[in-house]
Amino acid sequence: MANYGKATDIKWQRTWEESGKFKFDINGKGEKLYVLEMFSYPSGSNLHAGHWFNYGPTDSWARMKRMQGYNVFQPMGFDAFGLPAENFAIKTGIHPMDSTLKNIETMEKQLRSMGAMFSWDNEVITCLPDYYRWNQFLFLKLYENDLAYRKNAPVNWCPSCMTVLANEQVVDGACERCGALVTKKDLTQWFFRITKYADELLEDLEGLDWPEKTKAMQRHWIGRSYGSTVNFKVKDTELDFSVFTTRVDTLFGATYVTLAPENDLVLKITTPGQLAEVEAYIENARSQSDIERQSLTREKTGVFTGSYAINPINGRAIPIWIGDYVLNTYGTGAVMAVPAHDERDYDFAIKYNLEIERVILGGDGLPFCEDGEMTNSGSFNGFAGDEARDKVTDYLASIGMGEKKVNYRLRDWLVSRQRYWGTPIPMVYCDKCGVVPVPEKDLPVELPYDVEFTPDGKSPLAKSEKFMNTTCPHCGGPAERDPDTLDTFVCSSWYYLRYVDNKNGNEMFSKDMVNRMLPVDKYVGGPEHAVMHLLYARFITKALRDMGYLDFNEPFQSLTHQGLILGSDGQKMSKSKGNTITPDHYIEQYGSDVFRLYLMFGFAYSEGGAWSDDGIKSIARYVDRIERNFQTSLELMESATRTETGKREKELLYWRANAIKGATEDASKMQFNTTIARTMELMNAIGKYIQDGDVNKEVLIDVLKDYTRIIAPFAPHFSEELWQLLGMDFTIFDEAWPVWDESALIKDEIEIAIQVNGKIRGRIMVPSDATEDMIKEMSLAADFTRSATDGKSIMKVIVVRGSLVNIVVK
Ligand code: ANZ
Ligand code: ZN
Repeated sequence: MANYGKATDIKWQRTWEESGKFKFDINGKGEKLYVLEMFSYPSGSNLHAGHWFNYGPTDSWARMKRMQGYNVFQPMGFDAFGLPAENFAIKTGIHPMDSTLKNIETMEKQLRSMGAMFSWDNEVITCLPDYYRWNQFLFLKLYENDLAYRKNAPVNWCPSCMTVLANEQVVDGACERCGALVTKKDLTQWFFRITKYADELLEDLEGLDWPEKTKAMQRHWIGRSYGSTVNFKVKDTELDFSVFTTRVDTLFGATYVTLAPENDLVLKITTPGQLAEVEAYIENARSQSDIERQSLTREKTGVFTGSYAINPINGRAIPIWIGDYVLNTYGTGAVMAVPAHDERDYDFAIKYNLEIERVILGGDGLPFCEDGEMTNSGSFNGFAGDEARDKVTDYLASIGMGEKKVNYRLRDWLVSRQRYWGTPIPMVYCDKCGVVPVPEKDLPVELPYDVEFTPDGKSPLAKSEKFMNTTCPHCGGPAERDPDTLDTFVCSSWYYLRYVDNKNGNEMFSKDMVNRMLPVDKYVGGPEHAVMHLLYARFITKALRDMGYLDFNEPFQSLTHQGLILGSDGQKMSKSKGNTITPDHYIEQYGSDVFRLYLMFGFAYSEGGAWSDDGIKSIARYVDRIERNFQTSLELMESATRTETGKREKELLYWRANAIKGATEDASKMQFNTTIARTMELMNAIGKYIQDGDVNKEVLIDVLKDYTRIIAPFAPHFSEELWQLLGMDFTIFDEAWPVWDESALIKDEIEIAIQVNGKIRGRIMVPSDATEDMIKEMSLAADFTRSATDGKSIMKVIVVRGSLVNIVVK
């Protein structure tokens, strides 16, 4: 056998492909198992260590499942629209379509060199019309069902580059490209009504086998909060507004109110004397991001409007301020401030010298932010917690000044992007008929190739007259298309459905086929997708269900996040730090299986860690040792005469059962590092067994076969080679995963360590059913015990069950 390496990989990849044995057949044998890795973004660079860490171990898991009898579906594709390709185009002049397709070609090659059993026949590339026409179809269906709507919303705007910026292009309030201060600009944009599903998205998390942390992040993102709204009249006017509060029991202590600077009411109530200050404050607030504005450590600022509100519970007139820590997009964009019982309000009141009045008992000083008995609250004194809140809300409801309210942090999903490289929005605008959807038969609305996409203040598509000018599907008159494209998260919100039926030209997918194949049984990808992608996909699945396109509630039943592979310096890999690990280089030197084995053995899968060259070297040595031991075994077996199954065989069979059991249990939980460790223990036992030269051929060949079976998913090319070496038929992946022999795990003899005065002196073997007295007797009889206790008197002999005897002497 030639030494394992890249040539072995190429040979088996070709054989696998030519055999057709790894093509997915929905009607194939076994229960379906849908294994999904997050598809890749075809960026300019090569497949990096992170891709390998996602795809390699997951493929091994899928291969094990195949051997366990499942009909495994493991597709792969490309999330091909998006900002990076467009930015690359702006920089280099290379068209995004050209660079993207070229990158996909390279990445496909690299993915194939990994040797994963991807079902390439089911590939999906989102930037091609046969995919994105279904994004457009989805959009139309959501629109028909009132789940897509249009409204004004601010975008980040760089006044110097004259372009709209994505949130990730705004760094500390400034344009990532030119450093100019970013402002906000209002545009009419499309939204998907994800908030309609807020409760279901929250409640269905319960039944999912997902990391707790990810579920918690989704819960927080949805942010359901139970509270009350309270209405305030603006003193001496007909105007009023309401606030959302989770602490209505503190209402008597509301000594001022704060409005979000963008709240429509602000300019209506600001008195002439305060106007200049208020306007300057608003201008400044608009340039800050919501995240900055909510930061707990940031100093709270605000300006008085000059007007007063009437607290509905006690008729008191309290000043109305504006402050940027109040977000216009949460609750009602207004808060009642209770400085005695809220940290932020307290700091604000101290800073601006506003009244602070305690209305809840408890704690040493102020602010006291927990529940407690109401005080200074008239007839409500003495009530506490939920009861107090119910009483106050009931009273407010009785006078028409408030009610119970459930509030969500979740906002509708803004899907319009003022970008070129995305799915055109299938809507036209007609002066006569207004907003008119493109008829389904006219899909796809193709993304034109010839477009000027250098930024100059307009959506690139708006500059293409050929694209923009169309006729109204309704009246036939002249009309314009929507110049924006869809957020790329729309593509990734349903790609796992298209995989199942990727060539369907008549439907998004066959309902019957997705019902058979979904939900995804195991989804693996980075934790950075904990909210956006994973929440959008859940929403779209539920929306498609309600529109009658599928019959299940959740897309991804079980989810695992792989960890991050860091540079050998323990830092996140980055080109600028020069600490990136290029898999290609290692694959060239060691082969794919060594690289994959190292990733699985060297790190806890969901944790990752720092890359180590020594680590991969030691795996390469392991693979060499396997080869040598197989060679030696085969040579020995040719002339072997031993037929008995003695102590040495029992030892070997013990390690076999131990490895099968450990690998089966650990690998199913994606605990690959301990799985590989169990195979190493078995290999050590094989090495020890063949050292003597006298081998039982039947036992040894059985053990070698099982070893090959359990290493197969983790070293797929190499194991095919070993399998062939053992004279077996292609392919090892049609073999059944081995079952362990429970009785082999029971040892006839166990090893006992013997201590004299706490120091280990030696070990003895005793029958596994020996009594305590027998163990004591045998321990004292051992030669090394006798020399260590010679001339001393034995005070005590303690048997620590199973493994240790402690002898105390004086
Ligand atoms: C009065 C009060 C008194 C409050 C008190 C808290 C403690 P969650 O749990 O996140 O829903 N709030 C309401 N709308 C806001 C907005 N648009 N921007 C910033 N803060 C806002 O939080 C609800 C609480 O957050 C509300 O309850 C309100 O402050 C504040 F002793 O009202 B509370
Ligand atoms: Zn019309």
